[in-house]
Amino acid sequence: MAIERTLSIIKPDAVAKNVIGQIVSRFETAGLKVVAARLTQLSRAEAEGFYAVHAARPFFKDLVDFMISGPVFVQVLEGEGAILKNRDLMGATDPKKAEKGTIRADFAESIDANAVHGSDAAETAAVEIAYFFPVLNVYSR
Ligand code: RTP
Ligand code: MG
Repeated sequence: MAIERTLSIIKPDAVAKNVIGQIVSRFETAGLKVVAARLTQLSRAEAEGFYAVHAARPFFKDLVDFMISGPVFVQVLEGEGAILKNRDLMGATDPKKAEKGTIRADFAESIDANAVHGSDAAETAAVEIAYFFPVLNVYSR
């Protein structure tokens, strides 16, 4: 499998719980490397732009309100099959449906406050990485 990059966000609920390190540790243990990262407070415009694909969905306003409710930890993860590997580590969107041992099963409270975001495909990963780390993208292989 090819070396890929994916965008991960540790969402406000998990940052507030003080589990950034525990979540990053899971990525590292699974062979993913953090190649860019920053703790940041998203503006409403940034959050709306990031989740633009969901703009017409009924949960969009709640999603944006939640994503700006506190700081987030945004990272680029690199490794073999990084996109799928990260999604596997995250677990299902709804933590009640997430498999035991996944990040969402262990750290998330609800479908809204679900601890992490991860890119879902190569195309979205490229767009999402460029959204937060435009300079890194210039130098990507
Ligand atoms: P994410 O984009 O955050 O990694 O999550 P995902 O791929 O697992 O889920 P997605 O379908 O992309 O939805 C983005 C976020 O919107 C919230 N959501 N709420 N109430 C609902 O039915 C509902 N569906 C989605 C979730 O917080 C989800 O992470
Ligand atoms: Mg998604």
